[in-house]
Amino acid sequence: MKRRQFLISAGAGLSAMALSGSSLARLPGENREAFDARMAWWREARFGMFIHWGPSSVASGRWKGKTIPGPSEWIMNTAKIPVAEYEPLAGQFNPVKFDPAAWAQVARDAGMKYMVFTSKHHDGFCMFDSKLTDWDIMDRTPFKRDVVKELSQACPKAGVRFGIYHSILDWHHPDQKARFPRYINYMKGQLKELLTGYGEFGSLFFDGDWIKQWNAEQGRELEAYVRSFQPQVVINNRVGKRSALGANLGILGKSFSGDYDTPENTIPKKVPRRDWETCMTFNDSWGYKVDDHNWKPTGELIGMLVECVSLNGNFLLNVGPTAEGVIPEESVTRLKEIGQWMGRNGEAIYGAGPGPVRSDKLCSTRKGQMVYMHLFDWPAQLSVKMKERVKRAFVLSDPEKPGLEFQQAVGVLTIALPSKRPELSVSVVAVES
Ligand code: FHN
Repeated sequence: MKRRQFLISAGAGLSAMALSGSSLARLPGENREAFDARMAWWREARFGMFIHWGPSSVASGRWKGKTIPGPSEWIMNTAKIPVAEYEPLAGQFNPVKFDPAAWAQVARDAGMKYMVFTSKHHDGFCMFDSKLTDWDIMDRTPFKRDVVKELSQACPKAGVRFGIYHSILDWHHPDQKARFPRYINYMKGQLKELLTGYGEFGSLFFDGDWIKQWNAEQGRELEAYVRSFQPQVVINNRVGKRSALGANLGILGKSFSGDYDTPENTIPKKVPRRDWETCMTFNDSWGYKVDDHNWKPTGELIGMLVECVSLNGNFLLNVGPTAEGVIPEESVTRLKEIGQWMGRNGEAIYGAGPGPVRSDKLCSTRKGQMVYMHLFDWPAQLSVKMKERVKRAFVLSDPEKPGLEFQQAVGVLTIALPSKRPELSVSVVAVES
């Protein structure tokens, strides 16, 4: 098939710095420079691993012989399982194959720079040793190991920042409905255990802010409480109260809480005003779901990653390990392939922000004097509107990086591309100006 050339219109890409300056995130007394300094590692990282793991992984999306619709970590709610019937799942949670160092290495080898791990999901089960409840991994499972502690120690050794996901919503705690102030004290007590006993967290992903008992004032108070222990931690917008539209429809909730916004299984269409991170499932469930075989292809996931960065965002890709402590092979294989792509093209991702051009055939990222065109196709030549005077153009993944022939006239850059497509998924043409 004759490879097409296509002319790309200039986008409205803004530099990440300019965007961060307009960020609406704020810490009392924190000016823009301090905010940018605190967010620097997170904007550099761009790519992280989400992990959803707990007793629901035992059920793995099935209950009483039936496959339950929806994500498996919601099974207690979706299958209307009474607490007394759900609790025995913890007694079956014995992940003897769990290897924190191996998990951290999988993340590292995929090119992921941070991890976000469910310390407590909506079922209220604590994957850490809490003194405030026995509904935790130490007291209610045969495994009796503090997996949050073990991961918090393994990740830094692999060069992966460790962070947690913590749910405000708690289906198990008796005070969640009738005595919510008491529940908040319980939740704050456990956050204090985590924030003072597990080292420095990179990020803290709150969730469950949509419950009617939760409001923006409580969110502001909780955010200040968390920062009183770890002022550096990067906190998401779900510590507060996203607008109902945002929370219910999964779109980018309009909110000014925390440091970044959290579109879920979706990527914005244009550069948002605040820092943001798309979290994404490999299939359709956050927790392990034995009957969910709808695995996204590696190329599609790489396309999502580059789209996020081209729009000034991060990409948090989720794994749902089995009850034995094994990350599903479908995820591991894809993560290895993504890691190989990152090994060849990571320069266009880490610390990069929006580039000047975008179309349905490509997006672009920018870092310093470099613009990286991420091509979803591979035409005979590439023509893009580009004002800056170009010094050099080359295929980023080519180890030799030979210069490509190019012309620049009246603000249009035309590059002759080699016949061999560099990547099966997204091929990156680097342009130095
Ligand atoms: O209800 C949760 C869901 O189980 C999962 O944790 C996702 C991941 O961000 N958050 C909520 C749904 O928006």
